[in-house]
Amino acid sequence: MFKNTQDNQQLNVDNIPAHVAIIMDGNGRWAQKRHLPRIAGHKRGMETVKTITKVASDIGVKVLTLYAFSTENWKRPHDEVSYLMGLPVKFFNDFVPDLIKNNVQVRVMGLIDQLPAQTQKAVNDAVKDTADCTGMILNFALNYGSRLDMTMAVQKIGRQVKAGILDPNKITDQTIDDNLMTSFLGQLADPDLLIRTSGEERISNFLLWQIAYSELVFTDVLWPDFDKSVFEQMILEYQHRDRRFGGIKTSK
Ligand code: V0D
Repeated sequence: MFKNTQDNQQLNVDNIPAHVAIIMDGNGRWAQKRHLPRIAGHKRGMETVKTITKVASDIGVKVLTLYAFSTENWKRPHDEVSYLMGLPVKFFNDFVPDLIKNNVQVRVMGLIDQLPAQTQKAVNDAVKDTADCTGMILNFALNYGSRLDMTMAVQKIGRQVKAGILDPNKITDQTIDDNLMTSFLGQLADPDLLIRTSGEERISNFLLWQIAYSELVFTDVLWPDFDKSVFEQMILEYQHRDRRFGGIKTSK
């Protein structure tokens, strides 16, 4: 079954990526181009989060993982970091009622307990207030880094071995999956599609283990300018790719 995109192209509604992950890059550049402070870009970027959440949920995406703040972002100027830490509060106040209406469940992954108290509260409230929503999962990676994720998984596995409840010879891919921060997503833990905006073509310590077989799609569009039409183009690009997971083509 097909649906027409905004640009009158055919989107296959039976081949929507179940898990889409996005590196939301280019907010600072968007602001600089307009001679605005970087925080103006982040503010606009949050509006884009709202738009894309609705679009993704409407086309049938099951998990949307957004890289909101990396473990490296603490190195930014203090004023910028403190503005960013206020965004979940703003997001909670402006957007959670809409999310509930759209049946979207908010989740977070990363070192949440290292965030300022009001940020933690906003994040935990958003998670709690949407806990009964059964539609798309909107998963924020917040104070997240993939090497941290993997290091913590190794620590957890090491403790299980030391406690005598895990045989090292029985450690498999599944054991690693079960101990990563994405484990709550079960079968949906690995993104089908990873998008990075703003022209950079790097992973920057986002999801490393989880993107082993993901389709990577890049666009020059800056995150605040990202919209329904660009998102649909990225899904179309995904649909034109031939996913083989290391095997060979057996049908079509
Ligand atoms: C700035 C563009 C939503 C990228 C999007 C603290 C950078 C807007 C959240 C958010 C940020 C996170 C958790 C939550 C609710 C909302 C967010 C940060 C930055 C870093 F439960 N947007 N957003 N968090 N930006």
